[in-house]
Amino acid sequence: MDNKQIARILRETAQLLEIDGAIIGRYRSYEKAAELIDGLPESIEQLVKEPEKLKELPGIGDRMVEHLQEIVKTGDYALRRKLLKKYPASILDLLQLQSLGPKKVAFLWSNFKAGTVADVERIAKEGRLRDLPGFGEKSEQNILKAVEVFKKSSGRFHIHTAEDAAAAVVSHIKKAGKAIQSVTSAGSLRRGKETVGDLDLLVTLADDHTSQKHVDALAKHILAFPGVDQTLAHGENKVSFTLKNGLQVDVRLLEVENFGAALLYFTGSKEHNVALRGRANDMGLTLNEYALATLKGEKRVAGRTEEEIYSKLKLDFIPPELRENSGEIAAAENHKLPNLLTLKDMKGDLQMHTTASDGKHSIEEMAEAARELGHHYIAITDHSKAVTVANGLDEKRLTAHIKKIHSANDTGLGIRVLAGSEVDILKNGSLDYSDEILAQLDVVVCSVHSYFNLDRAAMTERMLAAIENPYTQIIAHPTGRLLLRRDPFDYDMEKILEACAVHGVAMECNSYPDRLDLKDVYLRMCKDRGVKVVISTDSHNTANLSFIRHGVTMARRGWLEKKDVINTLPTAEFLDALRPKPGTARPGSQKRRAAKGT
Ligand code: DGT
Ligand code: CA
Ligand code: CA
Ligand code: ZN
Repeated sequence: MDNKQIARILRETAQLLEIDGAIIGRYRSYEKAAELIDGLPESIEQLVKEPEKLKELPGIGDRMVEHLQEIVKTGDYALRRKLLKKYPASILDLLQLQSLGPKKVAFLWSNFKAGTVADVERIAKEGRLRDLPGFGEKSEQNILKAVEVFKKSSGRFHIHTAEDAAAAVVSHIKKAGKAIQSVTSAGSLRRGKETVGDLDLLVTLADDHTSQKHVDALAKHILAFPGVDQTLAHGENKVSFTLKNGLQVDVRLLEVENFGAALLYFTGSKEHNVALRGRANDMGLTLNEYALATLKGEKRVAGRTEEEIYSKLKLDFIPPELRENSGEIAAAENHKLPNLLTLKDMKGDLQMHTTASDGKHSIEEMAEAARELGHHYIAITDHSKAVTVANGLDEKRLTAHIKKIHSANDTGLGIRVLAGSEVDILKNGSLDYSDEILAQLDVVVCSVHSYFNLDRAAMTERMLAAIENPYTQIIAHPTGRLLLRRDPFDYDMEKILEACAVHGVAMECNSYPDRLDLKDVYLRMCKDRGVKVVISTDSHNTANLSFIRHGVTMARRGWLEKKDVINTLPTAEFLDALRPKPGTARPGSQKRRAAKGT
């Protein structure tokens, strides 16, 4: 069992205890242990053999050690089993519903024996929630909305979950050694889609290992992967199985000469494939998962590599992120594909939290980790005072924090540390700090953390007011979506982007795997409308900083090039590209404007 699985069991216990009405100290201790274990470099499986060492970890006492030993040994433990006798495991799904907390879940269980999302949906649809204490008509509607999100998203997985799972399976398959030539991820994961339905892996067989006997042995090896939960299919050249978290994996075993055609086919998207096949037909050719061939299939034209196939179709190579049939084929034909941004273009990260609000590490620790990633600059952006649940900073604490950031910056950390804040956009669109405070910040990042359900007109007004505030420089996680959990909030994106363009406000592409906000389509709209983009991680610990790769993937899916993203610029140019603070005329920007004659 790896640490992540163990952490999940403890987290579920905490949730069940909370539903069960346990006191906060009790369930928090399980939550804390889960958090700790999630971020622990050493494996718990090893550590339980040395209980004394385990007990040195913060918050791990005798009881927790016993739990952990039992979990490692049996995959579960007595307390969780006891709770699951009382409640069905599906009750945990209810906590995924954005509008239900443990108290309400417990209430629904004791009054209606509602233990599944379907139960809750039925009760809400029958109008039986509106008159209950603590619910009401609005809450009933919100619950139904949340049920819709749940139904849409169930069976899909966050990008980092899919990525981790793929890495584990690939590394297992590679243990087959000389039987195989390569293992490659295709499907939505290769296209960098924000969530993944299942994994599609392609394995090419080594030249002298293509007989059915070899293929069968390889399939057997693959299905012996310890993470396999259920085997779904075991065909001649395909195996399918599910992992313990429910993620399905389809593995295709193929010969090297078909690899390009198979990779193209199984990368998709389906819409891209359909368009390519149509193009092939128009050229008197046929394209399938084995090859590009003459129409009657009598002669192979290409199939070993994707490059070769695109080239025979008279197209430039199309990066997987663009394969959504949204103009990429015409662009490839006319040599007009964008020169997509890459991870190594990134020079800074403009949203992260420290222990001052809800982060896990200090200013210096974040700076050090960001420098190791190769960044030239970061902004420390702890929460503002309205976000009380995240220990947001009031004016007094922020003033002290700015001083701290500046003095950390002066200690020669090898990276420029900017004093920023993630300032709340309040219900009416005003910002959570006074102008005097905002004027002291190097970077002002603004975002919404409350009143997500305002109607479209009110939300548009709110966002416009925030963008028109002369201190606002970046809008963070602009649509507030939480993937698989909460729909984006509703506003007129055209109007908002127009305002951003006019005022020089940058839109954030948030790299956190739960958010990935803005989404690809909106990023492309930013580019087309001349709105600047920054890619930030919203890190809450040093490990999160590497999430920036997901933001880059999203930006690539939005057709963005290096020049479209301002934190690819070196420090001085980046600062110059940010919206100027009121009352500061920057020599740099004036020079540039003069040069352009405006
Ligand atoms: P997912 O798994 O829902 O996140 O999305 P994909 O794109 O990975 O879809 P999946 O796993 O159903 O299929 C993998 C690829 O195989 C898909 O992107 C394109 C190709 N494919 C699957 N079914 C069809 C089909 O009926 N026609 C065509 N042309 N291609 C297909
Ligand atoms: Ca897939
Ligand atoms: Ca699939
Ligand atoms: Zn935020």
